[in-house]
Amino acid sequence: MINFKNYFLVPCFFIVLIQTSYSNYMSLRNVTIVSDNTGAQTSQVRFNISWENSWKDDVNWDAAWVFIKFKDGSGNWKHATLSSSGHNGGTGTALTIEVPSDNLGAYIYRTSNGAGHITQTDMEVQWDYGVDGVVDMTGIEFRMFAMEMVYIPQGSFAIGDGNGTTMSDGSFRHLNFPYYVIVNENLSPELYGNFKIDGDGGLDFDADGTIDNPDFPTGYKSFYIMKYEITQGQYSDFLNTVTTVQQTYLQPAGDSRMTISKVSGVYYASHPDRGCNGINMVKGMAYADWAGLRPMTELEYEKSCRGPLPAIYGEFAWGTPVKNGRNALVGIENGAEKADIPQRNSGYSIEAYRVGLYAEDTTTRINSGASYYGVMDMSSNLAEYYVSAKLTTNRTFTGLHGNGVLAASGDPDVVDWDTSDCAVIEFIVSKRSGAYSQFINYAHGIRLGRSAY
Ligand SMILES: [Ca+2]
Ligand SMILES: [Ca+2]
Ligand SMILES: [Ca+2]
Ligand SMILES: [Ca+2]
Repeated sequence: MINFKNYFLVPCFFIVLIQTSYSNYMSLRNVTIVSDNTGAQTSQVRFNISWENSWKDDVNWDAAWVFIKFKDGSGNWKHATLSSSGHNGGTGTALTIEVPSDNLGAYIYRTSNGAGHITQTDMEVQWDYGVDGVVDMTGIEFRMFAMEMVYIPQGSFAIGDGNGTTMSDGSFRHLNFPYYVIVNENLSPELYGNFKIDGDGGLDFDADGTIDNPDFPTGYKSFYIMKYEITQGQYSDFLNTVTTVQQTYLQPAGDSRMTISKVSGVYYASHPDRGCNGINMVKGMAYADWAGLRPMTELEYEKSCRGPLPAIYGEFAWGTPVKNGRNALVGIENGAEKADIPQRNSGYSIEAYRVGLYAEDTTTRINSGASYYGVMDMSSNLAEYYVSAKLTTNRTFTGLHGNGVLAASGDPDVVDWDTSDCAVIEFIVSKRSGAYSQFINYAHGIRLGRSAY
């Protein structure tokens, strides 16, 4: 079943407490602590949240991933631990608040099937501040963050796009002929490169029938993935809650389309909705570690694009091999800019522009460029970094999530995250071009996610 949901959107603004806000399509407002249980050492953090064109249907849903950073007594930013319960869904739409077992943040999503804008007031999450070593909430500075995610359900899917006679360069395929491969709960046939994949079992590096990494995220199991690439606004927010040493290490390289700068000690993006270019895989993974997320694998990318549908040679994320590119942008780049020709799904060349640009009020999956599951810009805007299923250095990845804390240098320090190499995906779902994790390209960015199993 193809879903034509959430392929249109309207921009609004993202507010963090205290500091002037940057934007994506999700808005947090009136973030405040409304009660402090000094005995239990928990606080209720109340907020309003809104986003456009939310949905939940029989296939999947979109969600917010929210988390809190606070300044400790020494002036250092730390990640807040949320309680497993004690939250409040607020007023508006019936919403579920779900805190995963590491307590690093909360998912917020529709409790029942439905679609439309979310305008929720007086939601509350409970901050378990005693666990974070905070003894007194008086005067504590904190910031709350929210980003849009899409839930991708468990299920089988195709990787590669070979049709028996031809295939995209670098695509997954059967060992001796150009045909795509199904990832399901069984061990796959041998793939070109001499390995096998068991959807719920892991990776068999040498095709001997014995799994060598049972925890590699194969894409078969459920996960959340960011609806858009990390934006320049989001990356600025990130830089503003790390140390100056980490800032120097992590700041993006300059480029005409990169608008992040440091003014009076504060990072600011003059075009916060643009995809964040000028970063490499390592910086993207640092963001993931900071946000309690993880990098995604190229198998999860193909699943997110294609859903359970058969592969088509040369297809893009919108499910056809036809690219309907614009020539230029028209309008001032303030959120109202559009493609020069309506109903386009991609740019004529790679560049950093407003995430979700092609989604308008009347767009379909094809002309908004949305994936099967409603993930945006998977075949447009920036090329993206993913964990490879083929590279030896990447294959030890077990899908561990970041813990909110970076190494003093600014590096991500999750044990199984490889900082030496990665896969880059440009536009055609199954086509690959190589890259190194330390390599910065002005046309590259990243989106992140979390396991949901
Ligand atoms: Ca299995
Ligand atoms: Ca093996
Ligand atoms: Ca992209
Ligand atoms: Ca860490």
